[in-house]
Amino acid sequence: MKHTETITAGMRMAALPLAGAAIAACSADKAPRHPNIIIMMTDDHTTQAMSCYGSPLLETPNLDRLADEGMLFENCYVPNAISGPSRACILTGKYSHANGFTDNSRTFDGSQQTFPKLLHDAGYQTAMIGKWHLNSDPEGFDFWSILIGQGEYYAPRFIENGEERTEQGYVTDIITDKAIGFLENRDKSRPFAMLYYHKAPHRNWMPAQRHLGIFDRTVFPEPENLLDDYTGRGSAARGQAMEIGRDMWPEWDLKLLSGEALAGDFAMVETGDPNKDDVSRANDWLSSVRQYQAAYNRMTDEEKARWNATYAPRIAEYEKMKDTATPEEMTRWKYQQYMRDYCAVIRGVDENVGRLMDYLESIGELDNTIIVYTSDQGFFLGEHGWFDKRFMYEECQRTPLLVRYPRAVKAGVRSSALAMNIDFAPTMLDFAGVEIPADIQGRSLRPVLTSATGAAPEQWRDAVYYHYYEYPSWHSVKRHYGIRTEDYKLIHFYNDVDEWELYDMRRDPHEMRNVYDDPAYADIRSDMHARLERLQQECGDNDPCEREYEFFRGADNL
Ligand code: SGN
Ligand code: CA
Repeated sequence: MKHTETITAGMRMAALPLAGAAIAACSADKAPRHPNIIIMMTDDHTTQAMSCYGSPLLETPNLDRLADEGMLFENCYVPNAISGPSRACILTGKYSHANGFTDNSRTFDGSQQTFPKLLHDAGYQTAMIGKWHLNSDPEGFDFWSILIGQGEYYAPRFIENGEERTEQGYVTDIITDKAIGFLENRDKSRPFAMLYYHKAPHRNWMPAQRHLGIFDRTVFPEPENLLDDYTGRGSAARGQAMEIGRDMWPEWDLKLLSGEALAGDFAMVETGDPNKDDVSRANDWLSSVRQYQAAYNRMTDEEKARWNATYAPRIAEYEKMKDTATPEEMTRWKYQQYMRDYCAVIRGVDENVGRLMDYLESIGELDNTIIVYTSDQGFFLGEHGWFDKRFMYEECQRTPLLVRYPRAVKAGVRSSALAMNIDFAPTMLDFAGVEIPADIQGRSLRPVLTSATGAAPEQWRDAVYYHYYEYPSWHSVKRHYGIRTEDYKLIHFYNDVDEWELYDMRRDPHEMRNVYDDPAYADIRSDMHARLERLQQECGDNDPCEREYEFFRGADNL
């Protein structure tokens, strides 16, 4: 572990001009020069599970409050829908090919420019708390406390300023406690910038004790395409391994293992067995069971008892139907269980966002703070029959974005501007009065945020770029890149295939009909190709199908 950065006397001196500035010096759009900044990020929380985005699944009152008192972005996109890469895009304001962190197996080059470093140099007090997932230690933070790898829901382990420690309790609560702790102990004469990054609601969706079973009587509406058969789509959609019906692990994902079984021992099968396929299948199953057992064993006896009582009826129901249910019935049943856990985990996020806002209010800093709520990418909640993300399809390319900052952002505005998460870095620098370096590829959203309607200014982007690399790997989503404009989406799947897809997003918002070979779309297709090439040149992704691309280096992080 590298040593954490400490605040030197020199830094404090350099910071002095900012003292008290958070409540003074208004610029033309009435924003003070040095607002506090909190980026709240969750992991795999998608807009389909936020009531402010019209979700029919659950209520998220505290997130809705952020939307009601700030701006909601209808069209914020990620350049690469997976954790580490998305985090690197946010930190650097650059696409994956430019910041080097293309897939979860990479190690982030922490020596490069990031917006927290630039804020720190400008006198901000900086903190990183929660899921980091970039393999190297955070740099540019006065305080950091990060989960190890993906992190654990119960009794999670952290590395805090270089030291490992285990905290008792539930991860979403603990990350909030740490965030409040940082704010309480900060140097109050300076503005702060805090990355408050949750593990929740990442797989395997383990709710807090107080939220166990809260949705067990809810029947969630199914997405129209839950039973999608991929007609008219290519080999990427067919070849994935993220179907709720087929690919969810009964134990790890759906908690279908009794307390009695969990108390037992699951030894891996020796590889000397003559039937290797059976052995490797058995070991796949065993590793998922052991993974669940390890997560379960982080709970106290009392917590385990409550857990077991919650899931026992689900296990009994499964046992009754598992041999007779049709595949469709099984998918539909699993979808309900998936939503019960996922939404219960979101409840924990929503409550904690409320708790942090209440704390900011109690110390008089709520309105001095730019609060951003986002996720590292969207997620499939049964659309196309899937869980997970990775595809350039709408449910996960699109990510939530709420920004509350009453000093400059009008309340209750919904923006349709095309935004990207590489815009966050320049936006924060802009509000903080720090010069935006020329090599940052995102654009400041400040003009959008300070407009009364959330409209994009003249000369705004009219398309977003996407490039996903992590294949072969988890969930078998093929490498692809593409462009999304307001009306269309063009995708190229490459590497072990060479297939194009074109979607008419107005007529076919769920991306069910690939019109790439439809003669009616010939002109649009060639226009989209030209726009894609132009965008690739502009952002410097000049060799997108690079065959030499090396994967699986340092794969511990996946
Ligand atoms: C883990 C999950 C995958 C998930 C990746 C990446 N498997 O490997 O389902 O796609 O993380 O997620 S699990 O068995 O560990 O749950 S990411 O959000 O970190 O990119
Ligand atoms: Ca994620």
